[in-house]
Amino acid sequence: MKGVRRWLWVVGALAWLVTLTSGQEKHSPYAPPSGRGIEEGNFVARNDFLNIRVDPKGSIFWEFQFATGEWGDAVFSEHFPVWIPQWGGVSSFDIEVIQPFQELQPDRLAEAKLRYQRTDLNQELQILRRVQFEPGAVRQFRITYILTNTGSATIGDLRFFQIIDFDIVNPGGDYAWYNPNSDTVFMNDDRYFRIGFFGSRRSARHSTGYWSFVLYDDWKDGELNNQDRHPSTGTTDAGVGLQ
Ligand SMILES: [Ca+2]
Ligand SMILES: [Ca+2]
Ligand SMILES: [Ca+2]
Repeated sequence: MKGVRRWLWVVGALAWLVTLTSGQEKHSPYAPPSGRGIEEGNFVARNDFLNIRVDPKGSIFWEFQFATGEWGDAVFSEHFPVWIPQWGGVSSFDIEVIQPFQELQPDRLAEAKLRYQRTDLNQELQILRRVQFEPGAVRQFRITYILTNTGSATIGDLRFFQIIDFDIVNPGGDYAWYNPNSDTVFMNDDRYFRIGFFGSRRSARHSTGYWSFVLYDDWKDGELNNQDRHPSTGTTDAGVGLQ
């Protein structure tokens, strides 16, 4: 990767209803966003089924209406690490935001820009993170990433990850799994709903595992674990990722 050549990955998230609930009360650990548009550099948007807040470096709140008037947050933590042999794994949490989210089309399209610099290696990577959101009865939205080498040195063997610790309403009752036909990673809570994402190109590897392993560790060696379900039976607090 050299000069202005671009490297592109698209991740969409989708969610849909699987079962209705018993009407039991739900608790989200985060206060829902208060409106729509840009709030402190984060993109906030709502439609009939989704109420999301996307931060430049990650997200902690994507809410889904899984039954009439019943909303549940599905995201404990979302981020997008990169890995090259010289850097090892670098989380988006540790990358500088050079432009917070700005709306290009109100409520529908917003962009943020991040930059990772290694002056000792003359390497600099810019990541554009773009959210495309639609009004109405739409259950998915798209996050596009454009990675550009803005330094003077080559960046070789770059690997890019989308990592999400989904907690559907709460961590209880959840299991993570991978569908090889659609190349999609999912989290299910069969009491509420399931949520998942896939890329615009087929993944190289995928991850399902215990939430802290997937969120903080699996991507650090540049190789996701390729496990197809976690836990192998039953439920736990799990996370998912694509490489
Ligand atoms: Ca759950
Ligand atoms: Ca690994
Ligand atoms: Ca989880």
